[in-house]
Amino acid sequence: MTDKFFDYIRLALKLNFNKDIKSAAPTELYNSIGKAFNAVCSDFPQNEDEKRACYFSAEFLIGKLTKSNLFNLGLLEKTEKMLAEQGRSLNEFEDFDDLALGNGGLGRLAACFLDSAASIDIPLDGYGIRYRYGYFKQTIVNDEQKEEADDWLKFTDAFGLRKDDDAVEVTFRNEKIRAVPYIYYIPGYENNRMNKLCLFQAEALNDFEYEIFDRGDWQDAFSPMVSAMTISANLYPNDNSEAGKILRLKQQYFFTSAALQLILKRHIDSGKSIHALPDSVVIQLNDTHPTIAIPELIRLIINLGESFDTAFEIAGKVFAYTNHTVLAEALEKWDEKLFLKVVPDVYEIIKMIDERLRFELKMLNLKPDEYLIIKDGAVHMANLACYVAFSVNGVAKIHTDIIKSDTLNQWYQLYPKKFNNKTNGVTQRRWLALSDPELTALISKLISESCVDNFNDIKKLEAYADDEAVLDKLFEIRYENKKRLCNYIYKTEHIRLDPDFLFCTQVKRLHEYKRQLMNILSVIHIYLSLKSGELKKINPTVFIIGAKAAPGYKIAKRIIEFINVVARKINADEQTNSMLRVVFVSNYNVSCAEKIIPATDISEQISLAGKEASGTSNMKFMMNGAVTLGTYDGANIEIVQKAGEENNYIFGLRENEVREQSKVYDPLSEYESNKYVKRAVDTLTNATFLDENEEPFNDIFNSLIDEDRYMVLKDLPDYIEKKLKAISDYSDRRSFFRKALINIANSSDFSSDRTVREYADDIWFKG
Ligand code: 26Q
Repeated sequence: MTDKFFDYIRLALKLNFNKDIKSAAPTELYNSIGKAFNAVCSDFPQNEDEKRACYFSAEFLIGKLTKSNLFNLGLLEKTEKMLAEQGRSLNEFEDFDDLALGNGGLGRLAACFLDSAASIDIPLDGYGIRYRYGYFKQTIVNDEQKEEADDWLKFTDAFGLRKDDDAVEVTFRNEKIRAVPYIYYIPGYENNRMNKLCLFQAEALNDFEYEIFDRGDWQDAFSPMVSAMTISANLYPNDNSEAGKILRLKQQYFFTSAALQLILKRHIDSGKSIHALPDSVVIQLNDTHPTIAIPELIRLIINLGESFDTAFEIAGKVFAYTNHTVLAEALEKWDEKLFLKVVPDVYEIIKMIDERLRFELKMLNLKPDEYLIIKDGAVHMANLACYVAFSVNGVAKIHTDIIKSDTLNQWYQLYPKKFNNKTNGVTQRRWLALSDPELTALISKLISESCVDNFNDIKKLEAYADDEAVLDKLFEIRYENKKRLCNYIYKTEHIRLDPDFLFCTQVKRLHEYKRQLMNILSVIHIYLSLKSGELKKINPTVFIIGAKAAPGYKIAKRIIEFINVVARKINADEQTNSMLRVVFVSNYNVSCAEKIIPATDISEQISLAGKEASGTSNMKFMMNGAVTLGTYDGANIEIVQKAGEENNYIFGLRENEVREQSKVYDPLSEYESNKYVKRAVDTLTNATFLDENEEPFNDIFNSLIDEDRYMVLKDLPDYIEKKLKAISDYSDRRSFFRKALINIANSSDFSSDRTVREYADDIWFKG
């Protein structure tokens, strides 16, 4: 395969650019490698008969494609060597090899599942949208976040394979548009499995109206084209919040309808009866975003001549639903009128489903209020999903418990057997083997060459917990990773860091519940304590924070601004900056995560207990040997259960305590009764960090004092105590790296190989 692959690269360069490997521009080389990869992949055998699982998701956050694609085909090392001989390298693709069609955890999970499923030989394909502009790029200007479009197609979509033959039409109330699939091959890791990601692009049926164009009305002539293109133009940059915009509903209907048409056509063309659909496909809904697929499938089956009842029954065997949030503001509802305006035919089906539900509830003598799909002028997507899907799952143990007892409790009472937990995972191929090759080499040497593939073997590493040579080696590897990260941060932020420091990191979307504000307040406390002499010294530590805020989320953007103001001042203070630094890493994304995570000593996972459904960066950090400084929330709980509480740093209210507190919580008294809390919080408005011309952060201050929805002030003292303990424990390097080693050794359950295996066994291919 290698020779063939190299031949294809040369051929693509010759045919498309009339160049060779030496003379090609980086984008030309990139494009040709993508085309050669596709050529190799298309030769893999396809089994048309097996039942396939389909992952419907509005987001796929893949990041760099080249290295992981070549890695899985076993071509990575050979290609790097071949390119090096020609004076070239895959690292030249740094600036454009990035498929960022997702916001954060949910989109990245979809990408991990694709990699894992292919690698453990499970037929899973992804279906989504080929957004023209992906997730925005962040810059920091005058301490504030600015957004820029992610114009990823400017360079070339090297890996996308346009399939005009498979284009379908999607009908809205007053327009019909074309959905053109682009295929991205998903190879398993050194096996013969080749799955696919299928992303639809929206196009007009006719490019422009000739008659109107002839009259000279250019704009009018092109308006259908613009209208169609708009549908797949942009990824909504929201995470855990609900926008309720018409275009978003159009996007959801657009890709799910297109995917279902393609899936049905394949099924019928192979000569099978529609009744046998559940034997050949199962569809996993990634949150409620693709839930409109349920009435759409029913509609399509009715159009084939079946009754509503038959169609309903088939749909009930095809769909499974995953919930990713307990935040009320993130549960999707659509205005009934808007729904009717955009997709009247689908709305009719939803009404029929709702009537059926009302009837069933009546037979059971249940009050309909909490269950209804259509109520108070809105369509409730989670109710639709829970009613029809045969499986409903949460993404970590505590999260599944909360949806059962609270968020979706009414459905749990009605259908207890539908509910199940699938704790999230991450792919160790990208998040360990590719992002930390030195650590992977050490583990492979100690355990076995195949331990990345058979990740359960990682447990054997625990035998080396007291092997000083191994612990020292872990330290050295971390040190080299820190040096690389320091270079990156110098290049991007123009801040010089010292690899001798302890690296303490929080990287994730900015959201109040994730409490980046609490993080910076703890840093401020440490800073002020060093200045006042209350704290004599600490092990030199840099606090790294990376986060993007949704462009419309005002307070989140203000928190980013505050962090940047504080960082600038603290870093400039020569009295403390040999011990304390703060860096805000701009434009946090998958690629910089790959550099930050392997260089981190302490992973901050500090959401208010009960709010973070799972978290997945916590798992990536664990796999790379960071210790967790965190709350009893999401998958943190399972992480410390596996690796031992003594090897991590847990603080703060538990979920039941949060519930009790919420009735009586008084943030003002927390502020007034603890002088350190007050001292840190007051810096939002006093002159500690603010110049005369700088506006005080009254909005953040007030949000803390008036409400403090996420109990930042309550958890802050315990958080500071555990943070200082973790920093001081670093003095005993070996005992610190012993904790690191035990975390790595116990991370196998957080491989998405395990997660996908469970989805396959319990949901997709059960019985
Ligand atoms: C909804 C409506 C309109 C526009 C946007 C949205 C929207 C988009 C993205 C709502 C939510 C999201 C993303 C949610 C998300 O990423 N949730 C995270 O999912 C991870 C994977 O399960 C979990 O680990 C995280 O805890 C959870 O926050």
